[in-house]
This record gives sequence, structure tokens and C-alpha cells, in this order.
Amino acid sequence: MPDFTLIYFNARGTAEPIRWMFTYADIPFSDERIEREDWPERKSSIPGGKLPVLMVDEKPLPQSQAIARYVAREAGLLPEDNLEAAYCDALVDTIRDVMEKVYGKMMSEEDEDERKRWFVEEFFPYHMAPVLARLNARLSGQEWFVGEQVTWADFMIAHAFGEIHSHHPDVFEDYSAVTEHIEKVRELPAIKDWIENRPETSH
Ligand SMILES: N[C@@H](CCC(=O)N[C@@H](CS)C(=O)NCC(=O)O)C(=O)O
Repeated sequence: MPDFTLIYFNARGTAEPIRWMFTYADIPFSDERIEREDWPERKSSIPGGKLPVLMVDEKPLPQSQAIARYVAREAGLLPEDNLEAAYCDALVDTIRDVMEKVYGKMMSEEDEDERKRWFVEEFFPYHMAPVLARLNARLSGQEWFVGEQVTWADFMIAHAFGEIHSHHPDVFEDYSAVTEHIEKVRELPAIKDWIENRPETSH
């Protein structure tokens, strides 16, 4: 097994589901967290100048989604069946489309009132509700999103929607299967333990 160091900010963000995968499979990794004030100095030493980066022995692997897929395979969270693996990719891409809008808004200069207006009037009805409805229906009669086993798609979805749920639980009221799924992933013993003991951060 290579030596793994996951480098990210002191935040959950796009690194958190990757941390979950390492933890779930009990794969040792260093969880290196760069403080914002140290970032300007560190940025030039990071290949590509963006985080997260996974150091695999001495070699850097950039891009959160590529890292997540790689770690998922190491962790046994990627289906062997090619089509099932592609369904995982499709679900993860769907969630990424949704989350990119959220992260884009979080980075904007707009004030809290404008962000709330945007969430309620633009983002939720047109971008999130259709995805929630589709995913909720997909879960009816099955435990996990793809196949019979938990996969990295479950981790990526439960993490992303879990973040939105923590700020806007009301919008999940009509989507109980998705809400239960978030809880189920968070209740997996290793994940539960990680969440209880991880560093406290705002996002
Ligand atoms: N597509 C990349 C985006 C990487 C990215 O933009 N990372 C942000 C943090 S989430 C970052 O490094 N921001 C600091 C900077 O650009 O200087 C990924 O998914 O890893």
C-alpha cells in the first residue's frame, strides 16, 4: 500500500468524502490541512496550485474527482461491473453539477439576504429539486444508489446533500428516501466515528 497524504484546506469541502473513503476502508492516510493564511506561501509548491492534492508516495494526484475515484477503487467502493461503475460516475457528475453552483455562490461577494433569495427562488426549484426528485425515486426499493453494496456514489451524494441539509433541512421534507440515505451513510460505524472526532470547521 502506498503512503497517502491528502492535502486540503482546514475544511470539509471536496476533500471530506475522500477522507470518509480512507476511513471506511481503514486505509492509513495523513490528513494535511493548510490554514488560509498560509496558502499564498504554499500555493506555488502545490502542483497546479489547487487543492485537494493526494500525494501517493512522492507523486501528486490533483483533481478531487480523480482522487475520489482512485481512492474509491483502493477502498473497494467502486463496482467491478463496468456499467455499474459508469452509473456511479453519472451520479457523481450529477451531484458535482449541483454543488458547483453552490460553491460558486459561496465564493461570491453577495450578502446573506441575496444568497437566501438565490437559494429559494433560483437554485432550489430549478437545479436541486429536479435532482432530489430523481434520486429519491431511484432509492425506492433499494438500499444504495448502485447495486446491492455501498459505493463511492453513496459517499459523494450523502456528503454533498448532507452539507445542504445541515443549512436547509426544510427543503428535504418531500424527499424522505434521500434524507434517510444521508443518515445511513453517516451512521456507518467508521464514518460516524470520523464525524464525531474530526476537526471542527465551518464548511
Ligand atoms: N476541479 C478542481 C478544482 C480545485 C479548486 O478550485 N480548489 C479550490 C478549493 S475547493 C482551491 O484550491 N482554491 C484556492 C486557489 O485556487 O488558490 C477539483 O475538483 O479539485
